Amino acid sequence: MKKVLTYGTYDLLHYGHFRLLKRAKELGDHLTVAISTDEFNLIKGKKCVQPYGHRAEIIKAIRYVDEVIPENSWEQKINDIREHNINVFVMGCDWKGKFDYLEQYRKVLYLDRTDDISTTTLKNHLKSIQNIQKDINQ
Ligand code: C2G
Repeated sequence: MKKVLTYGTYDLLHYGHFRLLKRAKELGDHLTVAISTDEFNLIKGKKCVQPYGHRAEIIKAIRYVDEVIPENSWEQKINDIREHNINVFVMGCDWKGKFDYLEQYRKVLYLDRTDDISTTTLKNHLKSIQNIQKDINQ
């Protein structure tokens, strides 16, 4: 069985996330997704809208995803690759080069990101809707 591993925050799940997971699964038979915990996201400088439990449950419900594990630190990848018998490590190309050190352990692939969609743009869109709502209610 060819096992694939990828990492991410996956806050406010969107089409770009979904397409990454779909393409990651197409690289093997089993996909493990390591979801950044709320605590680790603070280290990454990210404040999530959805708590870890919600993000993990949503990702686990995607048919391309076979297993979800917590991502607690930058340093856990080598151990995760060994512990989960991973064959391919995959990330979106915004991370290109950042995980090349894993090449000595397993195949590393960077997949194209999906343009024009991100959690940040969704958050900004929600904020603008809230502001319009406030103006209407005034
Ligand atoms: N992604 C994508 N297209 C987008 C947005 C995101 O392909 N429009 C991909 C990213 O490249 C990443 C995955 O979706 O591979 C998850 O994105 P994030 O939730 O933003 O993950 P990030 O915060 O980058 O965390 O140790 C690695 C980190 O945990 C990655």
